[in-house]
Amino acid sequence: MSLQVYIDGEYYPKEEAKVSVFDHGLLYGDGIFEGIRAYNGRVFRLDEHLERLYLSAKSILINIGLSLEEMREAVLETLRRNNLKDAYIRLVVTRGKGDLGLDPRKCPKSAVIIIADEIKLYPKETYENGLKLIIASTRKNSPDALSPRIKSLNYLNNILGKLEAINAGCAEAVMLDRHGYLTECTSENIFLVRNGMLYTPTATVGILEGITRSVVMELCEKMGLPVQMSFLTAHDLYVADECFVTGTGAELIPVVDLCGRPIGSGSPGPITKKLLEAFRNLTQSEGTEIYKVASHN
Ligand code: PXG
Repeated sequence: MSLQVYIDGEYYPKEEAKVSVFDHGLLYGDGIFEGIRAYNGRVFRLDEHLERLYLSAKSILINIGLSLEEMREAVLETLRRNNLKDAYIRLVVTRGKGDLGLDPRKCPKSAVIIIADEIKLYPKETYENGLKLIIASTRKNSPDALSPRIKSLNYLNNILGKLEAINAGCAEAVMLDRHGYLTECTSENIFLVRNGMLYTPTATVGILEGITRSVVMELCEKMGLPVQMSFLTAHDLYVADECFVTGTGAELIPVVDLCGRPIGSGSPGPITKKLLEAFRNLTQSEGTEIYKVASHN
């Protein structure tokens, strides 16, 4: 059977899952999204992703039209309809159908789309050998123009960074803010390790506050590893002992080279490896059950 896609309360086979050309998500990037992952029959940190979605909606005055509980159930039902246990879930909410002008008042109803599909994993070698990064010349969107804390459908800034990475033969690029402070990669947050201490850019510089980033910070606390959220520069990366990036798709990937400079020893570091193992144990052992069996008592 064809993949079933949720659009506004109905399920459509992949081939027929379509939105209007008058949807403001398409015309203006006027909408928000989430990328969520399910492991072994459980959705990892579903409530945190939904909370971020609803905060993004609130920030740009989109009324999602579903309660958080209804949205939660819609995500789980989409997974069930597609018989998925390990999956990537893309939740998209747009301002909805309007006319050719910007006026959001012409969009009476937001559109909700849920796509759940099999996950395409990064190859094993990426985790074993690590990634090469560049520093993009494209600066990160200024948080006082369009806050990167909103996971909006405007990803052009990130895509320009990604193009620079690809053109340089790298998988990812780290982006600086307009003052030169490190922010994040085009779809991952970044951490560095120096003298046993972890550092990650503060949300104040304008980053997406990644769910994986906060899970890593929780793990660090449990493991007794101190983490500091601060203003960091390229120099901090040049002299780091270890570096890694975090994201729903990426999980936790070691970074071994920045613009041709080896980071630390030039191979994945011990703290990065320990955290990746702890992260994987966690994703296998917690989450919202998709196929909950009714209890008999
Ligand atoms: N920063 C940005 C700009 C992102 O888009 C992250 C950080 C990491 O956040 P989470 O909550 O996933 O830890 C993202 C993640 C994917 C994918 O396939 C991820 C994102 C966007 C598109 C695809 O992993 N955003």
